[in-house]
Amino acid sequence: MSLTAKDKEAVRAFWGKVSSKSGAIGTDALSRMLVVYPQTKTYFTHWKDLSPGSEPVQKHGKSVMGGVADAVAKIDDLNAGLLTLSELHAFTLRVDPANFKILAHNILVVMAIMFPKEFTPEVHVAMDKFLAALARALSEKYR
Ligand code: HNI
Repeated sequence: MSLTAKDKEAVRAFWGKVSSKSGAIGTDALSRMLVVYPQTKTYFTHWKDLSPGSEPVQKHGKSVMGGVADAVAKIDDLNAGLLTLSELHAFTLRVDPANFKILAHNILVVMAIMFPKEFTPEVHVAMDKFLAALARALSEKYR
């Protein structure tokens, strides 16, 4: 399951192609998560509008993808790199870590839709492994 050198290279190369659209990716992924997995809405009851593409969804989509960009930069040691973010989600936000897999899945779906040409099977497996590793790293502080 761990990322090979080839996977990491594929992640970096793909991210280089899509990162300028990361706000749009984050907005769509978060919009879909809230619609398709409505149990995730419980964490965002303080937002005025949870509908797809709403202002808080756009803002938070951008913020989440900032975290993903950070993870790409720290791909060689995700557990150390995402320590602070893991602590925030575990101790302050108290997000059930099952939800990290759900958001990772939605990010993957959106990337495939937005970049069908670039999303080759090689990129697919590398991004799937990377997002799973990211979700694991975010869950690190829960135990
Ligand atoms: Ni998450 C805040 C990154 C998954 C609920 N989250 C953040 C912030 C980043 C972030 C960055 C802003 C931190 C800060 O203010 O210092 N979150 C990520 C990443 C993932 C993720 C990279 C996984 C890919 N977060 C999730 C999931 C949920 C979640 C799956 C719940 C379903 N996050 C939150 C909440 C906040 C948050 C809630 C506070 C936002 C707010 O507006 O109050």
